[in-house]
Amino acid sequence: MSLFTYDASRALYDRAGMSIVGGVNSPARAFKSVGGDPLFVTRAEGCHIWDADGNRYIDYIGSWGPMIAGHAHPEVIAAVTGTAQSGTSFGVSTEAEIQIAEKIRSMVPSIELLRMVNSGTEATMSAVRLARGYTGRSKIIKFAGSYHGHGDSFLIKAGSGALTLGVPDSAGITHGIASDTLVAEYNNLESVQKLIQANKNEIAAIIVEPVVGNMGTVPPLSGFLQGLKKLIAKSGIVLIFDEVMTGFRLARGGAQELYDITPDLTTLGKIVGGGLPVGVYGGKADIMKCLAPLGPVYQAGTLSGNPLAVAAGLATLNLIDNAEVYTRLENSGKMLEQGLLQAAKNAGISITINRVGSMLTVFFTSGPVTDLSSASRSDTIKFSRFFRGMLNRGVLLPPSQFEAMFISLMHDEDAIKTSIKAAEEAFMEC
Ligand code: KE4
Repeated sequence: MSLFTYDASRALYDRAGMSIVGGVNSPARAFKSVGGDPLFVTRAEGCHIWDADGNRYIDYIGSWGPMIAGHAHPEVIAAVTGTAQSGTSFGVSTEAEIQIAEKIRSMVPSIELLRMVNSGTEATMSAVRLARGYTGRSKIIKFAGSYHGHGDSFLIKAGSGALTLGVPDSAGITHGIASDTLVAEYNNLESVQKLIQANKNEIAAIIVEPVVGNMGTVPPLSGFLQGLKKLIAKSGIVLIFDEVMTGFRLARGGAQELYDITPDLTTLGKIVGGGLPVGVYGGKADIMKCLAPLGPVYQAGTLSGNPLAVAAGLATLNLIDNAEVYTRLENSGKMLEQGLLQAAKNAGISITINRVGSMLTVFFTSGPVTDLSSASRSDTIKFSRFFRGMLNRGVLLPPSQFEAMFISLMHDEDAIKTSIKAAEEAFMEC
């Protein structure tokens, strides 16, 4: 196996650190938990990504979810470059914003009205503010290990980069904010029931990743999501599905279609922007109409519904708006999962793979992994050795045990088989 060199990335990392905090614009990119320095990328196409040293990788980060159609898809590139010829931002509304709103509503029918913003964080922050304004209540319930972006209310027992870096409770969050965030255990309805009973008529919303991606992939146990809905019935609590990661990923209508559950509000991001900055929140009209300019809950944004981002998002949604896409993604996911399980077995390494469609995580624990405490039993040292072994063999995984791998429509059989072959050797190095 020819060892890759990373000199150009290292030089860029050293230079980046002179101007950018930690040399990265998001901690998840820092490679902190897998050792070594972060990569710097020069380009990507299809399922491949190239770094500054010219190393080519089969990419399973997929920009943390958006790149379901593959990198630099010609139809997305054409949509963005074509739109840019007519200007990049107006601060005045455009027809394209209506087109993407109608498209989203056709794919996610629980969304009667929506508002576009510029990130998943803006979507979740705004959805919680809206739920608080609609109910007149202050508290929210989130789940330990879930990540809903870096809004103050969410950085309590948070997942993703916060969990990876060991700071699930961020500094800088006031006691007042933190006291309004109650934390339950994912897949544990009793923990939710106890919080509701102890905080009668004080809880505005429950925000949940219907399939968690931010402690690694953790699907809902049978009856969990339905149980949440039953628990809050007639309570006045707003159910928010944070589908920033699962939206358009797990089915054309996201997790709510897959599990046939209708939330009151949904947050979206990632895929809906096709790789450009887009967030969306939407749901029941009577709740959404509390938003300015119709109602008293304020939210705004200079670049919300930006023409280029909308063009990339609409082109991406048009590429995936058919059931055959999700059959293909399921088949690719199954093939990769089975190949990785066999490779680990042959190497005598205990792993658990949680997978839903084209979203999966290899946990270095004998499992099952159903919540934060079981996810946290994973051997992160073994994961880091596996990560390195795969990287040196041209396969780029998300640089954290507590993240999800993403398969795109451009991960063909050859890419999947190459990844499995790399894993057969990388598991031997764990
Ligand atoms: P952004 O603000 O990063 O667009 O979205 C925040 C967010 C909200 N909800 C869910 C379920 C999410 O997964 C995210 C962001 N996901 C992480 C990766 N697990 C973003 C990667 C990063 O922070 O760099």
